[in-house]
Amino acid sequence: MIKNLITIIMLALFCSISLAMTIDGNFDDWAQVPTKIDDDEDMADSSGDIKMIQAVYEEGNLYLRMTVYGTITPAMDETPAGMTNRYYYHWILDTDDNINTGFENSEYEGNPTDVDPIGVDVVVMVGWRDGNPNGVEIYDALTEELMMENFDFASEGDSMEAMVPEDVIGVNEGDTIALSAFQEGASDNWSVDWLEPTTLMFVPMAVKPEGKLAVKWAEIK
Ligand SMILES: [Ca+2]
Ligand SMILES: [Ca+2]
Ligand SMILES: [Ca+2]
Repeated sequence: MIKNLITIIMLALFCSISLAMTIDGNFDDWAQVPTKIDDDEDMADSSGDIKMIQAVYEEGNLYLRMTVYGTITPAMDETPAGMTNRYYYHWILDTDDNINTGFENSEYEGNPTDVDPIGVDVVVMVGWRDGNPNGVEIYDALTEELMMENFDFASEGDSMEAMVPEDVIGVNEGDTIALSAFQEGASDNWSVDWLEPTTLMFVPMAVKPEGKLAVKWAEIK
């Protein structure tokens, strides 16, 4: 009996599957990603109003998701009335998890951001203007030196997902980063949406297939 139990526990552990993140505009692959930041509906333009971001590490890449209250990459005729079709979505990465290096985001262009600050080293940006991409860039937060252009990203409905190679941003498996996001768009006189930060460890996330353990327990009764 004890031996059976141990076998079952070992099976449950080894049956864990990886996430298999894919940049395809389908967001089912994010369902079990635990690293998440929620944000209020607090902007005049729902398309540039960040609702949530997620992040996960898998096989040498950092995967990032952003969701807004409206349509994340609207066509011209989807622009909310009175707003401007020009959005700059930024995931901000504190790649050494050190507030004393990089750009400290307690203040931005002379205005307080009212979020817990991080020391932003790397910015991952997707710009969107007049219904088309307008700058898909990874750059150094302090020097604005370009680190990568046209990384993989896809958007659909209210969400966008992107893939960032770990070697581009100088992070290795096992490292911990802090991250957050902001959107600065032309609507409502260039108002900015800021998020609180969270941390992410660069380790592969294993997901237990749902119900697997329960089935095995049922079998030994
Ligand atoms: Ca996907
Ligand atoms: Ca918001
Ligand atoms: Ca830093």
